[in-house]
Amino acid sequence: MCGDENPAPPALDGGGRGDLVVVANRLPVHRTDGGWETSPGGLVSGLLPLLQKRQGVWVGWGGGRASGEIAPFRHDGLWNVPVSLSADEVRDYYEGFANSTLWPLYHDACQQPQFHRQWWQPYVTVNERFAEVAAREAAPGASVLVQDYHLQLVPGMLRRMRPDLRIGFFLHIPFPPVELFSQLPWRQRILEGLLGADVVGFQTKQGAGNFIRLVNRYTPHRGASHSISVYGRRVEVREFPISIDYWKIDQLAADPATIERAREIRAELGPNRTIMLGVDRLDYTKGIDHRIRAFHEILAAGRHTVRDLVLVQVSVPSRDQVDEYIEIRERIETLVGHINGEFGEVGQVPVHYLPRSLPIEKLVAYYLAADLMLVTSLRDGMNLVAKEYCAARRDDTGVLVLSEFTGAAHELQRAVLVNPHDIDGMAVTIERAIAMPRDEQARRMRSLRQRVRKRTAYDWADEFIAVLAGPAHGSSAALAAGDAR
Ligand code: GDG
Repeated sequence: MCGDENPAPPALDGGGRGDLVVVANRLPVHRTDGGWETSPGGLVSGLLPLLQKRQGVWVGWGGGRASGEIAPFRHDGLWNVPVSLSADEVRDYYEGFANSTLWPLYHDACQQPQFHRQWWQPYVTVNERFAEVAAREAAPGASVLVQDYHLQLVPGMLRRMRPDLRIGFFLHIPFPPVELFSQLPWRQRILEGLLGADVVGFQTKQGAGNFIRLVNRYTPHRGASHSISVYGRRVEVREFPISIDYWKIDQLAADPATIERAREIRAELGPNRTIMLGVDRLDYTKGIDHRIRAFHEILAAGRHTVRDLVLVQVSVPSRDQVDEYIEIRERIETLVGHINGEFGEVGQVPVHYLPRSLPIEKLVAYYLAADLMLVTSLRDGMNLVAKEYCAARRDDTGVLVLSEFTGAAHELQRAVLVNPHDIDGMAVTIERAIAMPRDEQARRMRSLRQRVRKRTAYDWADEFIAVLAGPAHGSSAALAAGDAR
């Protein structure tokens, strides 16, 4: 879909035009040959209807380096306001502080976080730029939703610029425990930045608890259970587990074209083989290498062979300018080469490695074709792939093998849970999952599907907005649902 020609929405009295403003590192669109196209994802699906209903504005980086100013534009009923980044800022703010300091630190330091003082100032400068644009775009009394670890200083900056706004912050990745976060030389600045919000949301209760403990330790403010008092102002702190557009996946999974495609995939891979599937951004947090090593153990033990078992691994390239991502890519390619060399036979390989992004229709066909879904992250804020697999399994078959260290594991307890650091244990558990009787699969999958259906991306967005509006404005149903979790 191309960007349409609609004019800018009128500025509301005395301020910017947005009644509901999202501030995220990325715009919800990407450029294709045909123009702008909406990017898929839970956040965009959940928020889009609300943004379209209210006077919605999305502030974000349009991608690219030193791309110059892109003028704001309307697309899909939403006003997009691009923020530009210089090549140095992409290197220091995005690849540096966001993805080489915060990302590994917040994921249990499963890769060594790097602390470089020359990355901090660009992080501050870019956060300030996002805050200024949001301050300019927000109508008086508007709600502003700031997203993720790239922009943790924005709530505090925005509150100083526009105290009239309702400001929410949501972290998509885990928020680390005290011992880990304390390593960060700029820990107090980050905590104070977040405390500028009226609502600070996390994927899990654990993340919310870690935040309150850190605030109590490193700031003069005091918090307990769901709230912190900041000079008499109440900051609500709680979990809002994000989800998927359940009905979109359900609909795609019911489409005869998808079902036919899934049949073709099964036929191509070998109709009598058990198909295991992995779908991840190519990231060291996702435990892709651990999964392949567990598969190696299974084949080495000799109870399964390449003739009865296959792994399809879809790995979407990601952050490919960052050294650790270049390394993980090489590590995985080497592992795939070894296992295919050791156990492959003419016409049959154990691992089909697809290092690219697939269209969503094809991805859902893979979900339908797979007997087992392997989600083995070392740490993951939520993991939407786990939820999408369940949504696609309309006949209640299939087994979800899920790492204990994902946010999703807090909700999807009928999955087969694994510790991805325990390669032998994971291999044994995967073998058990392969042998799981159909009736047990159905019992588990039915309950998993019910769980995912009960809270979709739309419920997540409604609930966050209701809590942000405050008890006087929020829907009591949404608040009650939040309390019940
Ligand atoms: C962060 C947090 C949290 C993947 N391959 C293809 C494709 N995908 C889509 C999936 C899914 C999404 O990408 C990945 O979501 P995840 O949740 O697994 O992971 P992150 O990208 O790391 O996201 C995470 C999330 O934010 C939301 O808060 O859950 O913990 O790390 O939707 O379907 N989509 C298409 N082709 C692919 O090849 N079309």
